[in-house]
Parts: sequence; structure tokens; C-alpha cells
Amino acid sequence: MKKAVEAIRISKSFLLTTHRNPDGDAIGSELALAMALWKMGKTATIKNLHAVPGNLMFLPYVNKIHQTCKVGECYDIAVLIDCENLERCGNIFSSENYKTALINIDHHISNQNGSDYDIVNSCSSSTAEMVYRIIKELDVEIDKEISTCLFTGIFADTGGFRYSNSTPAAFEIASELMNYNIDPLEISLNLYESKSFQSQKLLGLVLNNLEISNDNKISWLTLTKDFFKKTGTSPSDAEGFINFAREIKSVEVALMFREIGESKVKVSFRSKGSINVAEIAKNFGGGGHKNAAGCVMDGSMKEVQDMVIGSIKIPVSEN
Ligand SMILES: [Mn+2]
Repeated sequence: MKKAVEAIRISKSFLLTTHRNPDGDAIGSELALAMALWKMGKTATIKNLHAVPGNLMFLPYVNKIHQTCKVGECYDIAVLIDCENLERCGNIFSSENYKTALINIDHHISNQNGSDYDIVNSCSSSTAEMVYRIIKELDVEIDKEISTCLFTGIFADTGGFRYSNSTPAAFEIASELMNYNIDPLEISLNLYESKSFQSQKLLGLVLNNLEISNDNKISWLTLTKDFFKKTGTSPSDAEGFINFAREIKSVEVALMFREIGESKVKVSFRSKGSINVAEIAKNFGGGGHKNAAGCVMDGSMKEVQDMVIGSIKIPVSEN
């Protein structure tokens, strides 16, 4: 991190990008770092493959984020944020788009490293927590806008401080960020209570088809393209639905299967306890965290479900 910070200090222009379907941690971390770089008098441009989801449009300077499938310009440094590899950001840039270094700031256990400066810590609650440390190291003064973005990142990735990554450090940093007059209620309402009526109707359809394994430990949701058509919604409206499977008391692994093509299915994984779903997702070409992961698989819905559910082995508990 010290070396990366040194490289940042002596560079002028930065490209910042993050993963497909960006979430609160991805966008919050990008914006916070960009604002810190601007404060240092540097040029920082944020370019992502996908648009910012509606529930994050309240963030400061969110209109500065560009959407592109290919970066044209060349910068001194490219920064990959909350993203385990170039594929996850949609390969929107390559080594031709930066002169001196690629910096990788991430907390995914499956991060593939290999950049010039890998700042990767899978024990960190969020990438926002890591960006907070970098900003401190850069000696940039945190303000209300930066604080709002960092808090949003930590709050989003810890599920509002409910998940196992709600570490003492996450609480401590959040507490410090509160000193900058931010509005956690506004952040919470935007993140978790800004759904559309159609999105709730979609949830109704999906919950109607909720399933559970014989031992009650695996529960899964199925989303077909048909559901989106019926309710006039898009996949971003299904964000967080998997939690309804996860919230069942006996469930240890929750899954969401979403049809994305003729015979392509996106699988999301969540676990509550010791089951490492990143390992399971990795077997199918995906990745993520111990308690939250994903992959994309070829095959019909039925084939993919049988393959994935059949591969999950949950040990019988001793008590
Ligand atoms: Mn994250």
C-alpha cells in the first residue's frame, strides 16, 4: 500500500473502474477515491461497463461516472476497484490504457492479483474500508461527500452491518465517518427502501416458486425472463431477492438462478455460516467471498440447478 500511495502521489491522471453490475461498495469506493484524487489536483475519470443502479443515484458526483464498453484514452495509472480481474470489469481497458501502473484495490477472496500494486485484503469488510485507509495514507482531508460514499460502501457490503464482515474495523470507520455530518438514514432509505411497485410484484412471482432441499438447508429462487416481461422489470429490480431464501432459519446456503440467455444461467450464492460459497462458485468458473459469490453457467435452467444443488455438501451439524 505504501508503494501504491507513492505511485499515486507522483502520477497525474487516473482511470478508475469497477465490476459489472456495480453495487454500493463499487460505486461508493470509486467516487470516494476520485474525489480524493481531485482534491490532490489530479485528473481522475471513472468509466464502468454498466450504468449506476437507480438506488445509488443519490451519491455525490454520480453524474461524473461514464459508461463505456471500451476506454479510448491513455492515463498514467489505471485503478481496478472492488473487482477480482479484468474480465469482471468487462475488459473495458487493457495495458494500452495506462502508462505507469495498474493498481488493484479489492477485498474479494478470489482476487487474482497480478497487478503492479495489489492492495487486496479479504478480511476487509468492503473495498470502501480499504479506500478509506488509502485516503488517510494520502493525507487527503475527508469531507461530507467522501464520507457519504465511503459509508455507503461499508453499509452496502455489510448488509447494513448484519453480515459476518461487520468487523470492529467496519464499525470504527463508520463511526468516524459519522463525524462529517452525513445522513445514514438517507443512505439506508436509498439503499434498501427505494424499490418500485413493479419490483415488489416481481418479488411476488419469484417467492411463489421458492424451493427448499429435503434437509431444509439449501433454498433457491428461480428467475425466468418471462417474469421480467410480465412485470415490466429488469434484472436490477431483483437485487437482494436472494436474501429471502437466505433468511429462512434452517437454510445455510441460498441460491438464485437467473436465466440470462437461451441456455445461460447466472447463479448467485449466499451462505450464513461456515460454508464457503466462493469455493463452490469457483468450481463453476465464478468467484466471490466466503458468504457471497456468483458464476455464469451454460445449460438449461434444470441442468444448471441439478448440477449446482447436487454439488453442495453441507455437513450434518453435531448439535
Ligand atoms: Mn465489495
